[in-house]
Amino acid sequence: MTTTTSPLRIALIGTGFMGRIHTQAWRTAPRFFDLPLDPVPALLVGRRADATASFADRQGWPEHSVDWREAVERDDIDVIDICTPGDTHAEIALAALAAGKHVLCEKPLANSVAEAEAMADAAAHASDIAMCGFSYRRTPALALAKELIADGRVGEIRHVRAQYLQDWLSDPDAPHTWRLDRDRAGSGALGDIGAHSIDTAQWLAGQSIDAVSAVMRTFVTSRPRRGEVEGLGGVAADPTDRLPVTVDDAAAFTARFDGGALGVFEATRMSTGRRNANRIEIAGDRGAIAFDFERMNELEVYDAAADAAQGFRRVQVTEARHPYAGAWWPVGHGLGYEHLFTHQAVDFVRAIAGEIPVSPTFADAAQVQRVLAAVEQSAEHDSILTPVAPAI
Ligand code: SOE
Repeated sequence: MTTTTSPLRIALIGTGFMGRIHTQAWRTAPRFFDLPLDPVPALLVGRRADATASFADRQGWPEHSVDWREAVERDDIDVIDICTPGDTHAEIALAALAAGKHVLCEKPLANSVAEAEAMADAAAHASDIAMCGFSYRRTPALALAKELIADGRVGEIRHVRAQYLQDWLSDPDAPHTWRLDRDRAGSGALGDIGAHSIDTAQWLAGQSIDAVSAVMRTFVTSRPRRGEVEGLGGVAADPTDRLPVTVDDAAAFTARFDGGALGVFEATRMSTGRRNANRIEIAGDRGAIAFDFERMNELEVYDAAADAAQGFRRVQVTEARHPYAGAWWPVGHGLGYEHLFTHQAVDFVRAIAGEIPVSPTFADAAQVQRVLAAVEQSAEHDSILTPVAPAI
């Protein structure tokens, strides 16, 4: 493809699930959207030389390295895209911002509030763009929900209900992964997927969570060691060679929002039968919206004045007039999970060019991190739970 736009040279750090989907996003974004800059995959960084070389070869990265510092130090790299486990986010992002790079960092932003705040502070003082990869903001149906709420169609928000339900860890012999190691991931279902719900809820409601009451559980405390390959799911070779699980399997909490809304949240990777049920429902005095990622091309909308006789209406969010959808397939053919990451790459490039504001900022992501910390703190002693009196 010939292009007249300036190149934006990308270094991607990480060769797992997110590394693959970000690679696809960088390649697809300029092919489907008119971008002010042309993202060019330039350098791939991974931990293991062999795996990194074969990923680069298969996914079309022209250069590869096992040292992320090379990416940060090179003058011909414009963007550092961080797709590594959370324990490395802060160090890489801080070095990248100090070196004058734009940074896209996977979620959750960090493994602690202190790290997240240092990153938000560095981003606030940098002239470059820093964005956190809460990719669900780029679901067309949720972007439409945001527009409807901002338009006042839901009115004063009273209820926020968010569940993120998966089941890839429901088998007690599903192999161990870095996502089950507190030192690497920070927390379990809470930070991995509950963080998405918290971000989506605060973003849609336009309110911040200021208090929580939480319970968390780890149902399976050890899991078989995985072979060479890191990833989600799969079957372990030897179920007796086990590693400890040091994070939560599930978290549930109620939340108070600073704008007056009441929140109920649940995050689990052990809800059998639910594959990627990222759900949210928001109800106000004028109407409501409801969404489930397992039906990602639909938004349920309720207008209290117009819909009282019929209940929620199902809107097929696949038409050219809907957010992002016009760049894709004609007449309602629908999108999938990978499209969120393409939209994220598009918005990141547009933010770099100054066409749109950065969203979510590192400051937004640091607020999510503070909520994660409050949930863990509340759950530590089950301390604000009031026991129900036993029968006499
Ligand atoms: C695994 O739970 C996971 O891949 C998350 O890490 C992602 O953030 C989510 O989008 C899908 O599920």
